[in-house]
Amino acid sequence: MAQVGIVMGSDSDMPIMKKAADVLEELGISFDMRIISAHREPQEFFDYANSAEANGFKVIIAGAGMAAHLPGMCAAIFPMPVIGIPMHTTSLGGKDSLYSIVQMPSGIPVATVAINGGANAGLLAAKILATSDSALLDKLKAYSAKQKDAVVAKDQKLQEVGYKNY
Ligand code: RP5
Repeated sequence: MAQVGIVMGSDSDMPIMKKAADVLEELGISFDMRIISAHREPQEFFDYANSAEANGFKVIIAGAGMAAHLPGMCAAIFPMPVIGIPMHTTSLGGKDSLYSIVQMPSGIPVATVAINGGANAGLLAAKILATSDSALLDKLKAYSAKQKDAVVAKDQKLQEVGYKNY
């Protein structure tokens, strides 16, 4: 059974949703990935959300753009954490997606990441799962240490060559 459900409103969301999947894969977390539109196929959406708990998901990562109701409606039905990813849009720059996802009514939270924040959604899902999985927590600590080492190496290079040659 997959631990995380990844769902997006359209295949046009895939370049961002892929980043969440890549993080989960790197950390060895199983996931199920679907394209389901809450607006264009409401019955399929309800079937997905209603069966998510029985399918073993502990977290859902839902990405959508424009009038982005998919994450909020997942949160209305699924009883465990939902992470929302607002997609960048050409007309309103993704503020439409962001506001649609983040401005949830009291009682129905969606943990909203940045516009196009696919990787952080994957990491947040991993951190939620790591609260009851010490081996995964160790992997996350190693992931953070690797990020730190990368910044230290960049600064070291800057000190060596100077900013004009960086
Ligand atoms: C939303 O509408 C999707 O999540 C997507 O971000 C946006 C546009 O969808 P397409 O017209 O590209 O299928 O439901």
